[in-house]
Amino acid sequence: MSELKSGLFITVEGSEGVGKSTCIAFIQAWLQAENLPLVTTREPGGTPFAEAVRDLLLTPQQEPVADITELLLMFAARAQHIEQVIKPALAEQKVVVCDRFTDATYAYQGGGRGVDFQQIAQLEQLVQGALRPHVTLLLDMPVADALQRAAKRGELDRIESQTIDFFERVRQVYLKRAEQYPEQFHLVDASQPLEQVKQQVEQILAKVISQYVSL
Ligand code: Z5A
Repeated sequence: MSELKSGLFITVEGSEGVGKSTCIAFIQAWLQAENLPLVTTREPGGTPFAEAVRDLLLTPQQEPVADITELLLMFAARAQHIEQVIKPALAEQKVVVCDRFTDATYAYQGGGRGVDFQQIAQLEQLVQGALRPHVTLLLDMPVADALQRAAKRGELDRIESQTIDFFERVRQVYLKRAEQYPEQFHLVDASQPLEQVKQQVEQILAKVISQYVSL
């Protein structure tokens, strides 16, 4: 098995339907072929308790859910996930591949719902301290096309049933953050056919991993 110099935290982000799950399968296969120790996880969720919070967040509810409630639940699930899964795996020098993390909170709760970005930053500091993803693959493509892909999967959950404007705001926040944090973000053109998306992902991984593996 290859050895990493330290734990490596990779997140995969993007608006609804861009192909994150598909992309994570490529990442998993590539890292396994390199014999790298790997934990694949997701947010909201990643532990039994945090998955219960995920169910609460995604199930359509009778009563309106306040934006601040949604925000706090995202971070409550995250706090549990970090303590139980992410920190221990990084301490064991593993690669953690996470389907969404706090950039999704900036994009969905900040961009989509209009929650104050400062409030998100405060919770990020409280819950994560210095923990940030080392690498984020941002899958990007026009919202209307991505929503068409997602629609093929069937029934929509509470967050998926938002308007196209909501997902447009989500996309714009992601793109802005990619500009703001160029060291962390790697843009993937998700509108391309699968084989080309796979190639882009593999090129990014090869570059990133070469910096983390001890020779
Ligand atoms: N959320 C939040 O609000 N705040 C937060 O802090 C966090 C999350 C962490 C759950 O996320 C929800 O939580 C999410 C944001 C919110 N709600 N929304 N929207 P999730 O990531 O678990 O669920 P999701 O966003 O619904 O996943 P997704 O984005 O819809 O799916 P995906 O993983 O990106 O797509 P996929 O399943 O890989 O692909 C979709 C289809 O397209 C599928 O049939 C593929 O075969 C096809 N596909 C994929 N790639 C291609 C290419 N390149 N060409 C053609 N077809 C393709």
